[in-house]
Amino acid sequence: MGRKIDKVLVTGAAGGLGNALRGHMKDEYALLRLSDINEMRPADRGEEVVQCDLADRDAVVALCEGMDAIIHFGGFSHEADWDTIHSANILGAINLWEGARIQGVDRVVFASSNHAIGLYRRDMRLDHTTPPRPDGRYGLSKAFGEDLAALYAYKFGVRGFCVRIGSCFDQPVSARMLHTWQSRPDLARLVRAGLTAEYVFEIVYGVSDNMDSWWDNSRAYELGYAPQDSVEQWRAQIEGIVPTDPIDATFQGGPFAADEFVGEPKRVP
Ligand code: NAI
Ligand code: 15L
Repeated sequence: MGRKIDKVLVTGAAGGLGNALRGHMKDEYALLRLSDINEMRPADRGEEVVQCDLADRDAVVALCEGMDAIIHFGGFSHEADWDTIHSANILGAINLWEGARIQGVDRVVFASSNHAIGLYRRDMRLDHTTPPRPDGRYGLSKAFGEDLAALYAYKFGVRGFCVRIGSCFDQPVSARMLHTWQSRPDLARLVRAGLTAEYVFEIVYGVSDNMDSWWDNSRAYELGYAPQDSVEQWRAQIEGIVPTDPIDATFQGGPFAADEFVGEPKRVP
């Protein structure tokens, strides 16, 4: 039997997904400590709100004090220049896992991204054993986060649950999301699996029960994820919204893969 998870830190709590998880997880844990660099709604019952820059090591170590688990969703969520990615996602992740190690946190559920594997072709089926193939600086920072999680899991005993999230929005908006969409309630279901299952280090996919998913998510199912939503109800609305850029149309990362891509896609196996 693993440690009881009572006190949970959520980073990125002012963001779209962090704020949604705040709602889904309300009253499920003795304490939700919510953190972001930006302002958040005031704390409700069972909550604490702590504004903090992930790049500030001492502040992040203090933030992790007394926590059983961390849902690490804070960081820059799109492509950006190296300085931005380095500060929020690379240094931020290092500080977060150092804080977890120093404060004896049991586990970290990490918002990785499909952009860690964005330069695989759309006709390839990937699973939890597929190594990263980042489609940019942002995707690389997510692959780095996965490796950090593995280091701290295998070497220091901080369990790591890396969720390669597809496209998690209220509604899908393009044909690409027939493959990548995850509802926010399904994301909360997957995060709960990450907070309760027995494991050391895992990679899973943040995707609903979509008919045409690019990803074999059987490992997530073994660990307790049971999605209840599917993108199918929107198929007619979105299947015509297809990319005109051939690079976008070739790779799973779509527009992120096409951004700054040089040369012919056929040189990428
Ligand atoms: P978001 O951009 O709405 O939220 C990210 C939050 O992190 C923001 O509130 C931002 O203020 C905070 N943040 C940025 N830099 C920070 C810093 N230096 N210190 C502290 N906080 C900082 O993004 P969203 O959509 O909520 O995504 C959450 C996480 O999930 C991100 O890590 C993103 O990369 C990842 N993700 C999201 C996907 C989606 O479909 N929404 C898909 C794949 C991954
Ligand atoms: C991501 O990693 C982004 O954070 C999100 O805003 C979407 O662009 C998503 O990937 C996607 O690929 O749809």
